[in-house]
Amino acid sequence: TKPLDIPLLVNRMQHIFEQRLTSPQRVLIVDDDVELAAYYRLVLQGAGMEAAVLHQPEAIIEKIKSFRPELVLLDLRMPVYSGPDLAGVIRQHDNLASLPLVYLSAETDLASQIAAMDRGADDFLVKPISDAQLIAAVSVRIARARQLGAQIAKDSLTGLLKHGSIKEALDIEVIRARRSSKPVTVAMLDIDSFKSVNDNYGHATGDVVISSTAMLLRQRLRQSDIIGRYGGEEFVVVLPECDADNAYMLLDDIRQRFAALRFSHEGKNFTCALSAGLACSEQHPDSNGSELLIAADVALYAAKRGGRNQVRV
Ligand code: GH3
Ligand code: MG
Ligand code: MG
Ligand code: MG
Repeated sequence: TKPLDIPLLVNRMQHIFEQRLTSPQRVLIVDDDVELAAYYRLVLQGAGMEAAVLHQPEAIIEKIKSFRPELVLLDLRMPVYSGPDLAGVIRQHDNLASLPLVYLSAETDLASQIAAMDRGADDFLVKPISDAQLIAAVSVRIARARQLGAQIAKDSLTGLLKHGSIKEALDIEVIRARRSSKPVTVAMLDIDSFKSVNDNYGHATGDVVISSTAMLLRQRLRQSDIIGRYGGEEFVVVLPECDADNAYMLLDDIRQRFAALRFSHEGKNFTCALSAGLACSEQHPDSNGSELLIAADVALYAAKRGGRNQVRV
């Protein structure tokens, strides 16, 4: 078998990463000054961003959920709800704790600026602001937030998605598959007798086996497939637009390639095997992501019971 081409793999990962980094940045502008807000929106759109304006701050949470901004520009003084009031409301929502919030206001008094920041905002921009300054201020903050988000979602040993992120991605793919009447298959993989790898060759060698599994999955799967490290030596793969038969062939090929890898520790060579369980949305039409994952886990258990080094549907 061909050795793994690590530079190629790294290159591919960067490509996937950059694709995510280059989708249009999304900004929500909250300002009671209708004309000014419309102007800011034009400026940001002119820079290739997607921008929306909100004039009714009481609808802020609904708007954030539907528009999914990556940054919110908040006016400081507005009738009814002030910018700091809104920042407080946004920060109370669990999954909005890290959404970048930036004030854009004519307030020049430093003490007032700091007091406003105290309610959970990240920064303060002062009006009047040049177009270029506004664009730069917004785009660097979003780029940074994207980088951090991508890092947080990834497992450090393998660079794959972590447990929570793979579950989120699976839920999204199952909904998308149902909407488009296309299949999606989820596979759960687990390395066989991995405890004995750790026991015989040490934990560091065990880690090499885990990262090699990740590289093999990346090498063999499509860019649109989603790969996660679900737990220690367990992996979840989501295969959009792939039915059970094709998924079986693919996973069985991965199983065979994995069994053919030669590992070594202090001059001793050894091989490993893995088992996999599959569940396809076509056979589980009413299942959501978590239920599909449970079905894949049941199939994995059958593969283990059946003697390991095999794929089951
Ligand atoms: P089975 O064939 O039934 O899967 O047997 P197994 O020995 O692989 O059993 P199990 O899947 O329960 O064992 C997982 C082991 O993986 C236990 C744990 O010590 C080890 N492990 C979990 N995370 C890591 C890790 O990050 N690195 C290493 N080296 N080992 C890990
Ligand atoms: Mg105002
Ligand atoms: Mg396990
Ligand atoms: Mg195992």
